[in-house]
Amino acid sequence: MTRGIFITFEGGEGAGKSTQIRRLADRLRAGARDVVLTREPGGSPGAESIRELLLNGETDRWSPLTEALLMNAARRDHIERVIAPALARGAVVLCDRFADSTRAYQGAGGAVDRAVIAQLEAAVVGEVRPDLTLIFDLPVTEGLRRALSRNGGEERFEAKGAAFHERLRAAYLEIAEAEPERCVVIDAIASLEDVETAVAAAVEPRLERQHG
Ligand code: Z5A
Repeated sequence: MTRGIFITFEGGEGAGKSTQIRRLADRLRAGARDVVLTREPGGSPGAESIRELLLNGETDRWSPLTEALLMNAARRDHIERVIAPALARGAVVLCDRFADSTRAYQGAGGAVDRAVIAQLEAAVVGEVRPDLTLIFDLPVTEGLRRALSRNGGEERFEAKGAAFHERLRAAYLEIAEAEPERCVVIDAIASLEDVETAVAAAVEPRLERQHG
């Protein structure tokens, strides 16, 4: 079976993932690649309904464990209906957040037991693991400043406080260190153009290796 390539974008708030994933998708499509641009939580109709539950309401609306379960329910539907079929036909799948976000936000940020997060990930993600993960890293104060200036107000996760966001940043760097074959850390404080160049430098060799 032909398999495409699965690339995920990860990082804390306001790191520039969404901006850069769109730029990458545009560039690859201009080169006539079959690209599926998607996001989590969400990406399929069922998962988008779960996203509404997760992102709206009071900060303490869900416990971290309940959040982890909802994120994984959304992820399973997204994998079954969008990601796995696209990879099977050989597409490049670009996903704005994936399972590392659950490790970071609900695991490190929300203190859900690592073993529970790992068991859920094994059951839900199975073999549909990212080939490449770009981890956008920047100081928490700058990320929150960017996210707030874009939204004009705090959303549920942005309202969780600086210590929470520092734990996220450390968790992402720990993932990158533990899985260097899969992860590339992108210095997200740089200019939009420099970040775009760093993204291309990380992605191109993988695409060449996978697709020739
Ligand atoms: N979540 C979770 O808890 N567990 C999970 O398993 C999953 C998700 C999958 C989804 O929010 C939330 O769900 C997320 C984690 C949680 N928490 N929050 N909030 P979302 O989908 O609404 O948003 P996000 O993924 O968190 O996006 P973001 O981090 O807020 O933004 P971003 O995509 O990284 O950045 P951006 O929108 O591209 O850029 C932000 C602003 O900065 C914008 O005005 C840009 O023009 C500007 N920008 C971007 N790059 C630059 C550079 N290089 N210089 C200057 N300015 C820049």
